[in-house]
Amino acid sequence: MSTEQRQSQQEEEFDVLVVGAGFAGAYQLHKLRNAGFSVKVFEAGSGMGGTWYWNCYPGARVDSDFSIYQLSMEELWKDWTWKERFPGRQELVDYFAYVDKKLDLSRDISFDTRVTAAHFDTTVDRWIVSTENGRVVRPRFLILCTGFASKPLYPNVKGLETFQGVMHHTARWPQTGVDLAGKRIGVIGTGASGVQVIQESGPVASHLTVFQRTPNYAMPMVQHDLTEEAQTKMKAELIPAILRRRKQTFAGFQYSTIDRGVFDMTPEERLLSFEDLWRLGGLQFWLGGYTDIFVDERANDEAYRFWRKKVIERVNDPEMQRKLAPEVPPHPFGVKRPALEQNYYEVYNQPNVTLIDLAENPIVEVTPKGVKTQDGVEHELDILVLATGFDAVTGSISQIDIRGTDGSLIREKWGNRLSTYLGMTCAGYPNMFFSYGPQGPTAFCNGPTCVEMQGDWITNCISDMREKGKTCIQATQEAEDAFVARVDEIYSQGLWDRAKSWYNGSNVPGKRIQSLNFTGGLPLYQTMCREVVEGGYTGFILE
Ligand code: N01
Repeated sequence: MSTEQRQSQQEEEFDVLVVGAGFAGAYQLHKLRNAGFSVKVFEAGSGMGGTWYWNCYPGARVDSDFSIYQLSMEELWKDWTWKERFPGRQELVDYFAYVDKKLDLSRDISFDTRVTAAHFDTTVDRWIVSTENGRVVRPRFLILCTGFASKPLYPNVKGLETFQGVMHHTARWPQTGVDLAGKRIGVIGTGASGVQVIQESGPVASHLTVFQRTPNYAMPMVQHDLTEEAQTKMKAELIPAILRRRKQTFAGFQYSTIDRGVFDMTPEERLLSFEDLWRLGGLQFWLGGYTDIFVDERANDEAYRFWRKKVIERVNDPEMQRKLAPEVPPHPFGVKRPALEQNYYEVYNQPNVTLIDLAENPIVEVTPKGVKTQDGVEHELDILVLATGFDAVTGSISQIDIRGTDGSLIREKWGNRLSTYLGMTCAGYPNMFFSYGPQGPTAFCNGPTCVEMQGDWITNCISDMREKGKTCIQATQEAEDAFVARVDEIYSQGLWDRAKSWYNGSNVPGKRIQSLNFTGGLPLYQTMCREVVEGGYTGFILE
């Protein structure tokens, strides 16, 4: 081997490769670098932000309060001023640029670098990782900060590729934007992305056609502008308390669910309490509401009836009311992710808006001109928006060719049954961790809260290994089986399987249906992770 070759090999051997530069990747890079490790980040996008880089579709906006949807380091929040209670996508991109500058992150990030394969070399306890643009690196540890929504799901509709107009998935929207004004727009999908695109399109389109398979139980965002003075005041006391509090609540928010039962109140008390939660806006009625709605059908029905009444009050046409908020709920309230909306329901009062209920009038095919439905109508369109979601939670990782010690692909292992230890590691795949991924609190947790908690755990684990002179850690199959059994048992206590959703994989044709997340709440999850460390990394083999 020449000196040059040896040098380039050394350059590509470092401690940790982090994949993804969203909240998780940014935090992980900062923590590990501060702990003295050599770290590189590979990011498929051309800028930081992860989901906030890719999801630049019209109206994209976060649905958690600004106060909790940020990293908790004082050096960051003390000098950053938010503009809105629920920041829009551009504000989040600006925030990431600010974080990048403050923490000097991008000197260790390679953008436009998509990781395509990784396999573990047992002879040297290192990962060999390849990228689409031909790089090969050999980190000791591989940390996948790939988010839960980075593999878009395209609808399997006949003729999709024949459409002659402009067609984009919301998560692959052109960074340069698309002019919606005066266009005939069709939107397939009414999840959180669809709701936001519909809100933006309705007022400017010449005609908007919404193709809805399942109504979204959307709740009012109650957005407002923020002043600098109000935030200065908040920073003095409230922000530190809120950021500490978010680690102690079920979903990593500033509030927790209410442990009192829906039927522990008189109907009048219940109504007043529901009204109070509703008025607060955001996800409060859902994640700050009554815990028993997730386990007790009767309690859940009370929440559904309340929600339905609120929607009907805003929609004029009885046919629209029936489609948007049916008398018989298609699934229980809140067991599928509700979106936050601003003017969503008012859009359906506009004369230029058509709502197709695909349950009674399915799409037959996409044609060069538009979308044809079973009733024979061809809906002619200039723009077709695919707001059809993601192969969520597992897809972000399993789309990479990751091979473990016996050479088998993680997508094959997880294709049979999703199986992880602590929602951060996987037996047979040593020195690999993931954050905000499968069987972690992920979909049931505020993103920044989850990635900081898991990021700290991973950083401490790797630091402990360094201290003990260990180069390899891997979960045992027994520990993993016991963890998965616990995940499944907790999940089975809720009503989650009563809805087809990305929470359990049933939104993807052919995907195995099981809990993709840890549904027991952040406090229990943290206890389990802490106990493993206190036991000397119980369930892991360290060598
Ligand atoms: O994706 P989704 P998303 N034919 O899977 C429909 C976060 N997020 O991108 O419900 C017709 O929720 C599908 O129908 P159905 C948030 O956590 C946050 O909207 O399966 N329709 C559904 O209506 C969110 O939950 C924010 O029957 C088809 C829609 O497409 C998660 O990301 C903003 C179809 C997909 O909805 C994912 O949200 C955006 C088909 N073949 C996203 N296939 C905020 O912070 C799918 N659908 C505000």
